[in-house]
Amino acid sequence: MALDYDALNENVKKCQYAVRGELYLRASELQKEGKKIIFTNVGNPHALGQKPLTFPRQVVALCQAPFLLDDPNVGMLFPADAIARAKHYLSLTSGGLGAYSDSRGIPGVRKEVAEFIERRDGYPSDPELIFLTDGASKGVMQILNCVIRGEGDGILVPVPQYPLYSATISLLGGSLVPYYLDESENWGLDVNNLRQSVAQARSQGISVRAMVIINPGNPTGQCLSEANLREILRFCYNEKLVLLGDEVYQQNIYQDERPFISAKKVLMDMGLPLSKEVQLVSFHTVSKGYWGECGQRGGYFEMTNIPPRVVEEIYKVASIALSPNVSAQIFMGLMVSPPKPGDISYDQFSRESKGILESLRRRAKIMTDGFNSCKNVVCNFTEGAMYSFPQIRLPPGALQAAKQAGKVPDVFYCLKLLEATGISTVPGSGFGQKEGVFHLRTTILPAEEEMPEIMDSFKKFNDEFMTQYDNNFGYSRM
Ligand code: DCS
Repeated sequence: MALDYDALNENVKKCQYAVRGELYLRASELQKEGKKIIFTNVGNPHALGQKPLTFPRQVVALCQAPFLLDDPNVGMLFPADAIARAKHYLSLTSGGLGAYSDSRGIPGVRKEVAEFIERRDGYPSDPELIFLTDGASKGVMQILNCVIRGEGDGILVPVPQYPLYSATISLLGGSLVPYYLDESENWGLDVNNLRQSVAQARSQGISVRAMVIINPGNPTGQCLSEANLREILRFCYNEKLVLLGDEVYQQNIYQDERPFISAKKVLMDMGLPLSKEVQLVSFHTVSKGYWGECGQRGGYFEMTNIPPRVVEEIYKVASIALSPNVSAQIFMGLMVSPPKPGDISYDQFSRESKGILESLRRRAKIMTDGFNSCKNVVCNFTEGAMYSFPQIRLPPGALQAAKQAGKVPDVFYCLKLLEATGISTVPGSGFGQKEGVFHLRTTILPAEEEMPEIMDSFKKFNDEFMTQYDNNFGYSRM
């Protein structure tokens, strides 16, 4: 039978997604047995106690229950700007939240997204080239689906990377072409490495068609500089690559030297001929930033320099799924047009959003400093995104013990950490890393007041682990 394991599509079996892999499954088991688990494996802020922003929930609540708008007491429960905004979004739908929308998303919301991009970048954006999606993930999958024709097609992906990319490329039967980020240069991207990766792939008969950047980086947390983005865009121009700009963490910036700058803005700043020729698809989401509305599944992508006939084809494919979530589209509309100064809800909205971002900035530092105080652990500062990605230098005794247990060394370490402390992380091997180098990824999302205790418990476990396995013969290398 087609759904017997042996008969399954091999691409399904090959595809790996570590963020919900062995560690997560073991953590779920331990939780069922009554152990307290701190789930730092997924960037899922509300699951770790982050409160939703009030204004967008008020608006969407009214859209979900439009009869409340007819209630004479509605003004006692909801501020006037939330009521007005709910009416605005309902007027953009064709039958409220229970009706499918256009497969590209509600035109009025796509217009709001275009206006946001214009304000952000200072260049025009066309709503017809913006598609709303169920989270950024679906958008990435749609675009990779259009690009990958078979295993001869290669996609340049950073290593370490967020495994949405490796998993989707496997699923679609394409080839992942890795380019390595340099840990000793704060996870910087060296264009010479890119050239080598492309040359090597081509020598194996792979046609490299697209390049992925994640800015700010997951799991690595680095923010790309404008100069680096220029080099990348020029590289894509020379090599005729589509650039897929994953910019879902654009609000999550924790340093002031390198504010977020979009690939679209840098491309437009570069002028002709690049600005009219480099093909770029940029992704965004409501799951990250100070919104953290992961469960709503809202996202968009914007296409630049993609020919109209191709946009039509992407529209056709999107139509097969009928419509992105309509309530999530409204979250996206709200994210790109939040309350403005002078609006009734402005003060509360800005207090809430600033509070979350400032706390994330402090947590990024507490985590990095905490890791750097541990034996045999080194960690670059989390400049952006939601993760810390410390390198764990494992002593030979630990490598041997892992081998005996039949585990990859970082999986072994993370399992021990989970059993001892309840901290559920993702082993670095799930994101790809250089041979013989080990990491783990945690989110920086646990509540700030719990952070010192979590880091103390990590340090206690780690330092004991290192002492236990330390036989003084050299370590896994840097
Ligand atoms: N791109 C990157 C770089 C991500 O980290 C994520 C989610 C996505 C896209 C997709 O998000 P949405 O589909 O929700 O918009 N990050 C996962 C992670 O590493 N932990 O949590 C989810």
